[in-house]
Amino acid sequence: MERLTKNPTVNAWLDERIALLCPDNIVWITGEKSQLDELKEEACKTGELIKLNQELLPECYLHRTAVNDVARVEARTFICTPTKEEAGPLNNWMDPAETYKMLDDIARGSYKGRTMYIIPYSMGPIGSPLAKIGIEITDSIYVVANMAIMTRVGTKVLEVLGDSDDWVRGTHCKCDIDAEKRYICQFPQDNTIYSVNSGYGGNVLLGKKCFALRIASYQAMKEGWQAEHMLILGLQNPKGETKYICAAFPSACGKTNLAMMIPPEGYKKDGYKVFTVGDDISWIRKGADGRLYAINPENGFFGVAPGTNDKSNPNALATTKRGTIFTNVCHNLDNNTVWWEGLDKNPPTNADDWTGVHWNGEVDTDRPGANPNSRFTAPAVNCPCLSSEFENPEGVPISAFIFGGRRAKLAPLVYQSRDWNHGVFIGSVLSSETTAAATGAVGVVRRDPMAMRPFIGYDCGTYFKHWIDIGKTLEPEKAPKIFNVNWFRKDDEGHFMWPGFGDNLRVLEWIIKRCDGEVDAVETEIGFMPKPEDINIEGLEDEVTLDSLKSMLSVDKSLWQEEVKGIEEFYASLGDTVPAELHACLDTLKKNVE
Ligand code: GTP
Ligand code: SPV
Ligand code: MN
Repeated sequence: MERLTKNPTVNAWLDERIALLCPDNIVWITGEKSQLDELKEEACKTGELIKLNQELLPECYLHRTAVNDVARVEARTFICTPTKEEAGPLNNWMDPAETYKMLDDIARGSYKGRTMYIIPYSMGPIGSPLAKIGIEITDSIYVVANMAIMTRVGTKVLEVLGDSDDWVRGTHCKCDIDAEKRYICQFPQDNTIYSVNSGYGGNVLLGKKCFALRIASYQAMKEGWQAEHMLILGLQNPKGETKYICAAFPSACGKTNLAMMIPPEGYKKDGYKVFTVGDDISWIRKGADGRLYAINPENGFFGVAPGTNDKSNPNALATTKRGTIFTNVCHNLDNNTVWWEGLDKNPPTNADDWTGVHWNGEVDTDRPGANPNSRFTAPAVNCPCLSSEFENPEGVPISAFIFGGRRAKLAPLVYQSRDWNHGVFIGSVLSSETTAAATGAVGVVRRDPMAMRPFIGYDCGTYFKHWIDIGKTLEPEKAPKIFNVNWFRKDDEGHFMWPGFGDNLRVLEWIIKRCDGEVDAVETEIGFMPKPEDINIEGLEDEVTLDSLKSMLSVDKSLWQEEVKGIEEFYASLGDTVPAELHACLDTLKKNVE
């Protein structure tokens, strides 16, 4: 085999993998456009990709996964630490040695008749002090093409790696897409990921959740930094000053939308602007000035398609107009473009649904054109509001952390923690209705601490302790302020009470003012809340009144008493690694709402 690197650890690993998987061919992904173009042409011949209308959607493709393989599979995702305790009660655990053997038995010979693609990639700008390197091997051109959008791939990465052993090994084998033999396994102590029998994004683009969250969260705990399920946005005020915010919302709960939002008219006129640094993952580290700095380790967006339209998220829509791979959306056969629920009110009448079966725009049936978890993989450079700091190897300084989930009741529109530890408490008890991003029931409220429940690569209570410990290293005035938001509160008729999307800037404005000490707040049982008149609702007359705002900012003590019970049960289920600081916050909350 031709080698693209002399790195002995890389070559030894590849030799062992090749002997096991038995590929017919081996291709190193160099990062050159011509190579990627050729591979996509090849995938079009086999039907793995469909080339879309090149005038309307240049360099865009459609891909359909198997119908049993459309989302992350949390029940089949494992953290394989030496002991079960290290993985903690929220993770599925298997013994590392037994798991390697089981996976090798599944994967053995599975590249016969196929090509092994070797993808060297960097999470973070190549050579950034915050970046990390991985190598993924895969038998899927779809994976190659997606990784080339979502990460920085190619020869340059190997040059930066040199002879270092500090890289993450990733094996992906499609096998037969057998759902019964599907496993997504992380071995944090070995910097190793092993994914078999899937072809869906979050399960197979190993740089993303498997590395940048599960493996990286473990590395971060060991090395004193943080890997979080957070967007990063820059908010520029009329004076031209930009403040950066990281926000953690569970899957399909609004990160991409918030990161790319367009300010409401009045704000635009005043000169407010929002810039996107990232929409899903943040790697965060203390800088020389004592503040926390975040980079987005990704190079593209793997965004939820349904609901994305010219009103809700025009920046995301614009981002998908070139060089994008659409997965499991509806195929408009009249003009060879794509469609999904919520794109517009004109579903194509001559189309194939996401499974490839003919579809005539029957929107009133329970057969959608696009899968609810259909996605676009789009290059970050396409984004009209991409931050000028996107490639900054040092990252951007963070003023605020925001946690938020989908809660029809209870959680107010916004509130602020009393201090860092209380903010960690608020993040630790985040709960949200489940979405189509993972297989299983949708709409069930569950605890999703820091929106990281499916992504913490070690014990949850120890992860909370890491958050507390980070706080101890920060001077209080340099630490990001911590907030909680809820865009999804519903009235008694089941309607969203808050318009959301661009209007969320009204809440961000209050948050930034709090960071700058420019507005005071009301201290309530649960934390600091805005005075209703301090949230600007000008221009929202039809949608929000001072009364409805008051109700979104109210604390219903009886509901919070229930919540306290739920938190007590949750903490009990996590065992004795939950730090005392958080138990103290829970005691305070309990007393306050009694
Ligand atoms: P992942 O990529 O799965 O991590 O998700 P995400 O957090 O980036 O979610 P995304 O922004 O794609 O939002 C998913 C869904 O939430 C879409 O259907 C949106 O229409 C909806 N959504 C986003 N923001 C808002 C909001 O402010 N209000 C309401 N009501 N819905 C929203
Ligand atoms: C999520 O589910 O949080 C995603 C999509 O961002 S996936 O990459 O599939 O995990
Ligand atoms: Mn996500």
